[in-house]
Amino acid sequence: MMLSAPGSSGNGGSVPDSDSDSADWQTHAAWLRSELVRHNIAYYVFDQPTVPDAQYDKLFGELQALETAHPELINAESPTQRVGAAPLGQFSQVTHSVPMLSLNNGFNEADIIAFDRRAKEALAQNASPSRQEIEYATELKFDGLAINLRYEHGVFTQAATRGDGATGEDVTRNIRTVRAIPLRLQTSTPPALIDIRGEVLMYKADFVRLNARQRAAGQKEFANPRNAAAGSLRQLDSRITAQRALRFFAYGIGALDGAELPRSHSALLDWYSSMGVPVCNERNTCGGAVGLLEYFHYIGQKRAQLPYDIDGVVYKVNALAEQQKLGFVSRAPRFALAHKFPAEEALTVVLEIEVQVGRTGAITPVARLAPVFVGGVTVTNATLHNEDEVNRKDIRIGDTVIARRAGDVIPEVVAYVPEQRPQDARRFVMPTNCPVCGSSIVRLEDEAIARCSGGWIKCAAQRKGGLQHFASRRAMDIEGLGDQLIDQLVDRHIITTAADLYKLGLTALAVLDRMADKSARNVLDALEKSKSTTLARFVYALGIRHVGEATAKALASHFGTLDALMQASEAQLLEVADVGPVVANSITQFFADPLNIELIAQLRAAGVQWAENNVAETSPRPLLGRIFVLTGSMPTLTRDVAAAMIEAAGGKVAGSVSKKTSVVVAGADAGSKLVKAQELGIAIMDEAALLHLLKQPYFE
Ligand code: D41
Repeated sequence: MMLSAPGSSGNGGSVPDSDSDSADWQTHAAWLRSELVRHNIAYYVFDQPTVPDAQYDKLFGELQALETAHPELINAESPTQRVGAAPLGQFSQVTHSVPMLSLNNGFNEADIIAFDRRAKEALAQNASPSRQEIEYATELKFDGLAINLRYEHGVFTQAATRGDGATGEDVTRNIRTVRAIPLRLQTSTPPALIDIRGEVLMYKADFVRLNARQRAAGQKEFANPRNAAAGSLRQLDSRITAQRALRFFAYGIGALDGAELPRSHSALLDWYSSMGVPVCNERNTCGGAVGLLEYFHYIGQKRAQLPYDIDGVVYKVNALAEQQKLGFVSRAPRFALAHKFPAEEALTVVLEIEVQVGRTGAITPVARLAPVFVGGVTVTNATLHNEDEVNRKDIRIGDTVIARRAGDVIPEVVAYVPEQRPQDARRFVMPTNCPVCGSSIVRLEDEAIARCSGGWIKCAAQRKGGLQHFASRRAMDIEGLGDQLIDQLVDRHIITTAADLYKLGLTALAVLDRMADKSARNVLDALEKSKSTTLARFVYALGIRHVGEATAKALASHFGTLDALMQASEAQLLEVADVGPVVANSITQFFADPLNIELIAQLRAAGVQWAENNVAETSPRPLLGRIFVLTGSMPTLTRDVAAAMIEAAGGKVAGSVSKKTSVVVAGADAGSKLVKAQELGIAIMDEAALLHLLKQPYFE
């Protein structure tokens, strides 16, 4: 549906200066505003953009031009008024009309079970004894800043930080610039007054973009998205806030006047969402402590994929009447509990900065740290990535630093604490020679990484790295051939190349430390088993620079045989999707090296083999161009096998559902991906249907 208005032919803001038809301009401005608000809500509340950015910008430009020509059309709610204003001298104080409480924390199962039991006991006094489990609302614990948004008769009037819970700072001007926060509630029956509470945060991708911008402008970078959000929100100059991509998720309520309180927390959040207030959709309800712990583990699995940082989950007794009965003790409600993940960041001291040599000779500075418990484990080493990164972050030996370990990612040093820098803190100096083989270290002009020039022939560190990669789970998957075993084999000159692995016998292994007869046999069995592999794994295992798992798969399915790949020219390599000039060059260089040819010949002679697909280029590829998403567990196929079958038929397998997805294959316990597929109207299949599709005549 398109309303027509004068000059709305889409010519981007050509506005006549006559105001003879000002009522029409008024209508047109109102239409543009409502369109912009509608797109904003689709984007920030429902996570489903309705128009491309360029279209939004065009509408925005049209409104701006219209308002410039007719300033009388401007009103405070116009999306054009989110640009910020001249700096304040200081923030004024706001006293919250209902105090902003804090959350009690739980750290383990026992804490959660105790929380549920206390709530049950407290409520049982008032309720029928027959009640079983308490219903809880479960949600994420965002790592941002708590804030109160006041709306009077549906219009945004004030925003205040939590402060000490009783009084906070007035950040109204800053919040006006946050596009995720509506300037008017989308309802025809707004309450006379409502205080909406929630968290202001920054998405991880926006944080990375912001830091890149700060760096380019020679400005201070932020240590994490939380600090970036805090720094942006507490800006005295709201024009700066306007340039920061802040988000908001609502999770609570303060004062409410002139409307009835919903019956439950989940209904409250639904109400917010219906009024255009962003609410995170990663929320649920469940019963009892078992349900709470299930949610905790479910979110724990999902955490790394979320676009924003969370530091735990929050449980709230769902019925607001029950919340009221439970009340609070010393400023924290008894009806809610934050179940925290182990901290991902902790302070510790840099004892030394050394360098590590990787399989491609890459020299990585590594901080040796005073042991610190972070992300659930004790960390003693953290990567500093490269020389420029050490200098940019200005990390020195002796500094107190923030160490971070998120999920299974390698621990890293985020930043140092300036106030705690000792007088004798020492700068890191990049060595000129490889600490392992003594060859010179070189750094090409346009590269961030310095490398040992020794190559694997001279450098034991590169040999070890190459062998570790070869044996790794996603490459040749040689179980039991761990890093320590490889270190010993290389240090004692028992092996040099991957081909030597297949010449190992019991006697060679038995002389090694911590190698019982049984484990030696297991390693030999694993080596034997690894000989039957796939072309993609083998290509990946070779450790060609720039050829990761996905590229190896693409190469294997494109060329079908190793010989075809080895003989491919750069031009032929460029025909493979995802292969660019740098990768193509790296592959041809690899296969031009006689040592690599010799290695491959030896591996094949040792019995390493895979099913070659000589017909790759001529066989029908009926799923070409179709994108599949696999979700849930299937009765017989593993994910990897199903994916391989789809890829063999020319299809692609993607990790998340989008408009581009052709088919979602859903097994048991399929979750949000299935829901999203249904919402987007994407075809859904089970395993049987997939197998049926793959058995069609053109597949044989
Ligand atoms: O995501 C959060 N950080 C979060 C914070 C949340 N999901 N729920 C919260 N609920 C409350 C109550 C129950 C008191 C309304 C909170 C907070 N409070 C909170 N944040 C900072 C202090 C308190």
